[in-house]
Amino acid sequence: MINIKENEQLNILNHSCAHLLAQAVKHLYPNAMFWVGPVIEEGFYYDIDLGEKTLTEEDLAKIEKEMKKISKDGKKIVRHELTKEEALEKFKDDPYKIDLISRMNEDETTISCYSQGDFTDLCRGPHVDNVKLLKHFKLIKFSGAYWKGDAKNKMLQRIYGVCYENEEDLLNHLQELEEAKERDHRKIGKEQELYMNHELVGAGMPLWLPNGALIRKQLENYIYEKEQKLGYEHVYTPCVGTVNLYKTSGHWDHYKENMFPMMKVDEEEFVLRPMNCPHHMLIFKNKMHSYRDLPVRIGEFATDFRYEASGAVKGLERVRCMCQNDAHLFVTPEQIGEEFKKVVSLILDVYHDFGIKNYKFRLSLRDPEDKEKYFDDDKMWNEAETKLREVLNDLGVEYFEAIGEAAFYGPKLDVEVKPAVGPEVTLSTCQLDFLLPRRFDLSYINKNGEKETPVVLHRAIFGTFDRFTAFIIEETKGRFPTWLSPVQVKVIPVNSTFQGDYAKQIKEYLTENNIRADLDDRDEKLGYRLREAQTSKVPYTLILGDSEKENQTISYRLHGQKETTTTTKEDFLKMLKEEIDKKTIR
Ligand code: TSB
Ligand code: ZN
Repeated sequence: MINIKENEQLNILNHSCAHLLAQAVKHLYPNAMFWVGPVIEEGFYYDIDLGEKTLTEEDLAKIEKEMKKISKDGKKIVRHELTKEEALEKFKDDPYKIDLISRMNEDETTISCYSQGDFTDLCRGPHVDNVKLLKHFKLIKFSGAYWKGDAKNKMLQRIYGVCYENEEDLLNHLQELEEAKERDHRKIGKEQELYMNHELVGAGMPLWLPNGALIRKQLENYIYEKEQKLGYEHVYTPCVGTVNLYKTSGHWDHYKENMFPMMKVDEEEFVLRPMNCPHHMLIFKNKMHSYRDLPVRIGEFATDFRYEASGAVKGLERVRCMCQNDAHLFVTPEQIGEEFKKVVSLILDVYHDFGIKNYKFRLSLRDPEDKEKYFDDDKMWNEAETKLREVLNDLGVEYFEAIGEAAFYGPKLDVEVKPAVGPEVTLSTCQLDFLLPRRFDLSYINKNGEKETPVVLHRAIFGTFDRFTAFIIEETKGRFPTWLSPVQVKVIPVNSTFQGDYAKQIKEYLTENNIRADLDDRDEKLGYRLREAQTSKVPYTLILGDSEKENQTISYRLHGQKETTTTTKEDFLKMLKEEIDKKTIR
């Protein structure tokens, strides 16, 4: 998808189109007032106060029609400059503009406005010089948006649109949007019954349905096995902790706005945990460690609760109740590089297995000038940052550096991916931490028999099972590889009266051999059942007719293909097992 923001010409076009939108809205709803209308990666939006009115799809069509009309009229777009006083006077009846003007820098002596016909808006520009140049646009969607993004403020109406230089680019963009909608995990999640939400459970609290739970279980088994082989020790810990636990870790002071509120039980004050690190620190502290025991790798599939803004929660991608594929690695300072390398290698290995190719590594470093924001130990920072860079270069991994984006307690590496809809999100993460082990007074005995503080690496390979599943649904468009498919084989007798028993036998055979098979012996036409198997995206469909029954064979069809292959059930099973073991990507 073209990034409009990075293309100056498109940027100007889209910004001008936002004004055209505002003008059309003003024509149709004379009391409308306007907040901001910025250009975004994929076009523009405008936040509008429409009083009591909430928009509908029909309104959007009407506004678009009015925009077309204004564009045809072909009025010039003219810039004028005002002093701050003049601007305050001109817009005195518009609280939104007054807010914007009042917040402008003192050194901005002039304020610019752009007029087109009967409409004037405050704007820095630049703009195209005639509305007739705005021809190839489309209003995409609308949503509610709190003024200044604050839930305590009034809800405004946000209209999104996009504008291109020619019709072909616009149509391409619209087609990409259509495809993205088809891939959206929320759509596929519903169609394939992977998860659901219910208002009685709460926003951002998905319920994993049997099909989704099956996928998640496979993911759990997969990563558990990998981690076991790499020397991780898995634990279970409660998904609550006392306020004091989070005061000790520092989360209470620095992470409170992301946490659910405290609850009191008898004399104890609890919070639902937002992170598992404190629990794992205590597990490390539970026994004495020598440098010979390190690294200690404590892993957990741990449920966390975070307060995410209601407007931000999204399917399985951004939830309020999540399960991290978490681990905390306790290492000596000398082991940082080697252990970090193992984590990055594991990330690469997992991404390879899942065929994930579109991602970016972001190395977040401190801003050495900013002494306030970062834990004060220059030597530690310099050594650690150098090591992380070295490892990434050694592994030949491409990455970009984000200076000043490190956490207070250490540098980190994140993997950024782009969902079908919406901005980039982080999947995997590996964060170095010099501080938490000190806050919990952790130690090990070094070579000289002295006490030393370990360094901790926080890492989550999948991130959370929730977000990773959302991503995999979108990557595969719901056509999961066989090892992950909730149903791997659909068994269909041509006619259940004649081959029903045989189909049942085959289904049983597969089930006994740990293949997830479903039988469709409904009294529906064969074509109908085959089509349904096709839309449900089950990898293999078995079609059993008279000849299969007679010869004790099966005929199978791979999803998306027309030809069928006939073989014995044993050979079919062997082939399937191999494909599952290899985790073949289709
Ligand atoms: C890795 N303490 C560390 C842990 O040891 C930690 O919690 N890191 S985190 O805050 O970055 O979260 C880990 C991962 O959880 C992120 O990389 C991201 O992939 C995932 N995640 C974060 N917030 C959400 C959310 N609201 N919904 C779904 N997944 C999330
Ligand atoms: Zn952690």
